[in-house]
Amino acid sequence: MEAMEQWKDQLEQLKSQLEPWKNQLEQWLHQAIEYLNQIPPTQLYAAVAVLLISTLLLLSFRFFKCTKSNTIVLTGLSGSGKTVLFYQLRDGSSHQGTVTSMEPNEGTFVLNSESNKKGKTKPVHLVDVPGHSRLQPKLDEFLPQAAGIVFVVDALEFLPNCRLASEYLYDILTKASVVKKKIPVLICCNKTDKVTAHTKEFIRKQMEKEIDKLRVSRSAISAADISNDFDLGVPGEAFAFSQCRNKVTVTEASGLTGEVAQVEQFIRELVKP
Ligand SMILES: Nc1nc2c(ncn2[C@@H]2O[C@H](COP(=O)(O)OP(=O)(O)O)[C@@H](O)[C@H]2O)c(=O)[nH]1
Ligand SMILES: [Mg+2]
Repeated sequence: MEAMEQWKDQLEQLKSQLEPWKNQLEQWLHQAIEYLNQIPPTQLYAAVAVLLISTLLLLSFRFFKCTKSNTIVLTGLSGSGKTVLFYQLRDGSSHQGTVTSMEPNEGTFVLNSESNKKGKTKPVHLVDVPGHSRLQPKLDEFLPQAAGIVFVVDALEFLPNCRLASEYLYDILTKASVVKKKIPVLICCNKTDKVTAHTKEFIRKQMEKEIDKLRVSRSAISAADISNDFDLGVPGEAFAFSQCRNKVTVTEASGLTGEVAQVEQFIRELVKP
């Protein structure tokens, strides 16, 4: 009981000590309100508006920075060398003969060539999407969030695959998600470690010719049958990749021997820290 009394006393004391503070605070509040009343209301509104707009701008900048994509889609026909390239970019090794049938098809990592570099590096989200009609939904899932597309072509066995690869590339280049967002495409002529590999100029020309043929045959079919979202190229002119609204570049590489500098450069330019 006594402790309770003591405690009450202390509380009273504290209250009386706080009293002057409370008065001071009230005075300040009064002064502030008076000051605000003196300012013309238009000025006040303008100040509030400026404050609000700048806060919103700052917030949206942060938002956009955070949502900037770091996804790179790695695709192409089966056997073109996507898996080897995936390993090379991630580990700096092709893992020939040491890997089981469990293939990775997705990973977020700092490029191997940058892993021991000091300073800023940003992890890349690399997705391996095999060019198979069964997996087409996977392509539609990842393309809208892609910062770039690496389209792998087998430069050794190019001619037998030219038509199929061109058809697949045509489908990608006419997708709304790619055209509207102008997603850059890198055509990666792989396996150039072999002397019999075709050059990137040859591959580019052949694919342009093939796509030109496709363009004619597909526009002849009724528009309802084929669901390509956009037309390619300039009507009446032979097709060239330079006519695409998104940037299409061609490079040579070898996933097997680790000559992938151009691919890394392409990725680094799109996935900036
Ligand atoms: N000579 C050579 N062969 C390669 C290269 N990249 C992949 N290959 C071979 O091509 C075959 C298919 O490669 P893989 O990565 O599994 O292709 P994916 O089906 O696109 O994933 C394998 O036998 C690889 O050893 C390369 O740069 N040079
Ligand atoms: Mg594979």
